[in-house]
Amino acid sequence: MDRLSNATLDRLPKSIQKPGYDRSAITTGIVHLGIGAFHRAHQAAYTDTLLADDPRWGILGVSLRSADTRDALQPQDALYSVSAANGGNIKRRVVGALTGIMVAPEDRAGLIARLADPAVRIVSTTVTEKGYSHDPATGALREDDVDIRHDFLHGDRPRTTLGTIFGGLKRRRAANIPPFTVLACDNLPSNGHTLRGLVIRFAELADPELAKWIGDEVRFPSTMVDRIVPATTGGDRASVAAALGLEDAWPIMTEPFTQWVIEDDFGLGRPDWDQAGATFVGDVAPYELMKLRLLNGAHSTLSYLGYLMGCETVAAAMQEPGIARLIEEMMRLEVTPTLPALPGFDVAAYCKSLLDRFRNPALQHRTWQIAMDGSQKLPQRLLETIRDRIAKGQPIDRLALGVAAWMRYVTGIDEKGRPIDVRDPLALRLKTLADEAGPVAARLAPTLFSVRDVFGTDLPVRPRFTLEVEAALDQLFTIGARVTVNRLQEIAPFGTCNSDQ
Ligand code: CS2
Repeated sequence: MDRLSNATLDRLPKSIQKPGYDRSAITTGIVHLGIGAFHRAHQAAYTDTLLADDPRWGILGVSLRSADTRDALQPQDALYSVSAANGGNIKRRVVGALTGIMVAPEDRAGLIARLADPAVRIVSTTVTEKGYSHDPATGALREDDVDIRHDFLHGDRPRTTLGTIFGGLKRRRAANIPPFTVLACDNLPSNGHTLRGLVIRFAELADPELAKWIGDEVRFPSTMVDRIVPATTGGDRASVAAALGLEDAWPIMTEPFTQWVIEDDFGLGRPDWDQAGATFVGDVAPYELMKLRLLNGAHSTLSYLGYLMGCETVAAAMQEPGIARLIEEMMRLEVTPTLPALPGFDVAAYCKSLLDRFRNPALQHRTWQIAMDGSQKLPQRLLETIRDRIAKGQPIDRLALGVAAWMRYVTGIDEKGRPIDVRDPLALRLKTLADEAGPVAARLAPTLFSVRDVFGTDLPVRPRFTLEVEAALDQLFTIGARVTVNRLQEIAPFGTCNSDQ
């Protein structure tokens, strides 16, 4: 079968949307760090819709680690397909927004040179939580990190996201080119503000004079990004090839839903992403909080519990009546009351739509995939909500069960005694602590509370929190996840605690 490429685009079936512009006229206005499936389903798709009207915003994708994406997409002229499926209903398009793909470790100096191109006006990121080189609990730069230390000394060939942004800005300043706007697109609260603080802190240590210039001149708008994009499977490749009549080495599978809320604060202009469905706002914080706490908080909780119950995918976990009910109640009773008002926004309808999205049977979204990097995700997805509720003396039964399920998961052994492949920057440390403590809640919970990167210094001294998590973990060890989930709902339909301690 022939490969998807510029030369074969015309052979696509009529039902498949394809770039409606001359690809040879597209220039690179955006460099995107972290060219994974999420970016290709989200920002690149929004941008693709606009390129016919404004060809200056093509995207140079950068892989910060492996060459996989470049190797898959380069032979097909950086074209790829996006299949948005809900049940049996599938809409496919081919996206042409990428002007090329660079693999950073192969040419770090070349990447800095590209960032200094005056035509590049935005540098965006989807580098995941751990790509920010910060302490997830406090948000502080990890100044001792080996790669960060490397980048302090070798700014011309950086390894980290922060070092790369810093290196590009430094080169522009030296050449008298105005700075690009840095557009953070990761699932972190105030992602732009957070990234700004980290880049400035990095600069203070590497080049204080530049730190001041960055603080004064560089814009870092925050964004809320949302689209569920499971990892592509071999089966997806085969079904996409059959639908396209062409081979696509790395097709993207996703849902029809997509949302992007962006702070309108760009130094050198921006694409009219609103024309493709994005929303520009003055302050993205309430949207981010809503999405992180409701969608991602629920996602993580159902993934740990679902995995422990033997559910391979999110949709399978949602078939478990106990989980579906727990997640609905968690969103409605424990998370929604912590959210700031968003005038005109119907949070109840949003929660309902999340449950429908989680149930989408077309998405093979593995609980194991979402369970990854929990140490980096828990603080903003569950622990901040818990802090808010404890401060108001409100119950945290379901949120605490989510935290306990993470603790049970990172022991690395499932309920049938089989190993769990725990992927997390702290996996080794967590495993060592878990092995020392043994499978006993009264020992394991306090041991893991001592991981300050996750729990900070406040939560471990809050009995309301520690006792609740320990009790939930005890249930997980003694009666298992399925019975725990069902029993929680029998005994605590509206929560049990109501006083602060
Ligand atoms: C998921 C997210 O993997 C995860 O941790 O919770 O990637 C989630 O699918 C997206 O944030 C949805 O927008």
